[in-house]
Amino acid sequence: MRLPRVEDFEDRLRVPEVTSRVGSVLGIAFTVCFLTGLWSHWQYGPPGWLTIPTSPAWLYRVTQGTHVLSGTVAIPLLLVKLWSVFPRLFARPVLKPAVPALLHVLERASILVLVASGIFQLVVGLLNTVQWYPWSFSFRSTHYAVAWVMIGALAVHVAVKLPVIRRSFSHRVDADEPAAGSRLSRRGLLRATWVAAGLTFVLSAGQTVPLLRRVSVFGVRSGDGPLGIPINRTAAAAGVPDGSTGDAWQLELSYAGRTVTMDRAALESMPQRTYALPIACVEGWSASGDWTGVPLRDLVESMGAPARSRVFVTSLQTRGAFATSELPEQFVEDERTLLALRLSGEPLTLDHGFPARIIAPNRPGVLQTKWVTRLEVAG
Ligand SMILES: Nc1nc2c(c(=O)[nH]1)N[C@H]1C(S)=C(S)[C@@H](COP(=O)(O)O)O[C@H]1N2
Ligand SMILES: [Mo]
Repeated sequence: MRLPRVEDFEDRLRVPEVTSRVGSVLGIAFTVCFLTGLWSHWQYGPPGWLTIPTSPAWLYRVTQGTHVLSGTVAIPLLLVKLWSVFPRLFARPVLKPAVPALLHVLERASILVLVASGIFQLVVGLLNTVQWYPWSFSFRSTHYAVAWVMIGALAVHVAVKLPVIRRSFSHRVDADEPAAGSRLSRRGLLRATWVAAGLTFVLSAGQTVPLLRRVSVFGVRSGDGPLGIPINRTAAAAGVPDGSTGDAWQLELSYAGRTVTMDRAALESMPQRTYALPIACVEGWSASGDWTGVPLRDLVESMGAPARSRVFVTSLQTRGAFATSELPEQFVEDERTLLALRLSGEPLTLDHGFPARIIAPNRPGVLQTKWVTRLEVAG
């Protein structure tokens, strides 16, 4: 047994012309994925300088759909890219006297960091989209931290490789390709790569693009669920106590030390509004529904509080995350933010949040709290 040498690999297809082209598209996918991921992180918990707009209502649906799709499409691109440079792992570094050895070491190290962080991000991101968390670290903070490592390593890598990238883009892909006979040509390899990436896109995009639903075998939750809206977590899984959602259910509203309670009939007798608003899950799926309910601002104003107030939402849930959320004041002021009682004109199903749930425009799905029991207006 001996380690392979770089000469052992067929190098007809593994040329910079191929690597640079696949790498450039991959770099764009990673960058789009990074920026939309950053946006998602901010929508979850906005930094002080940022006020999340309530319009357009579909903004998070588009940014998060793009985030998950660009990450998914990056997988076949990364595989081809790594395949095309893999033999170089076994190549002796060419030391140029003009370049300090330390720089070579740093450049190699940045590639190691880039490959490791890129694979890590795609793997944990993909597992997240199928709601499988076989790890104990916090998904959100880890995915966020490693994203910065990855984008930093990517910037270094592109800067270092810029001359090679420039040169290979000025060559035709097959300029000096030896006659290949019936074997795959460089152009054929590139074409197959684009087709694989395109197929990955089409087979996944149905989880957010309704027209593609029927072909999207990778779209995990494409429009199945009551009234076409997938169920993210059922009432049973969230430990919503039996009986707590029945006739005895009451909404508690509190403001400035005063608390009033309302049952579902009282809520139904208030003026109702209907809006078409999407549920857009961080996992990339989304679906629009026609939600009917009471604008939150009406409830807030009924307590004598200003329409521009923050509201803390508490659910009946006893198990797992997302039992509470906080609506910033611009969301409360927007009359499309509902305490929803109905979907498509029907009373909510238990798993969609019966007796009442929050539906607001441009909100990550996780913050659209189901099984609401208490609304607390910040004083
Ligand atoms: N109380 C509570 N509300 C919740 C959740 C939850 O786990 N508990 N899941 C959220 C998530 S992650 C999403 S994407 C949406 C999905 O709503 P749906 O199941 O009605 O489609 O509900 C949100 N509301
Ligand atoms: Mo979600």
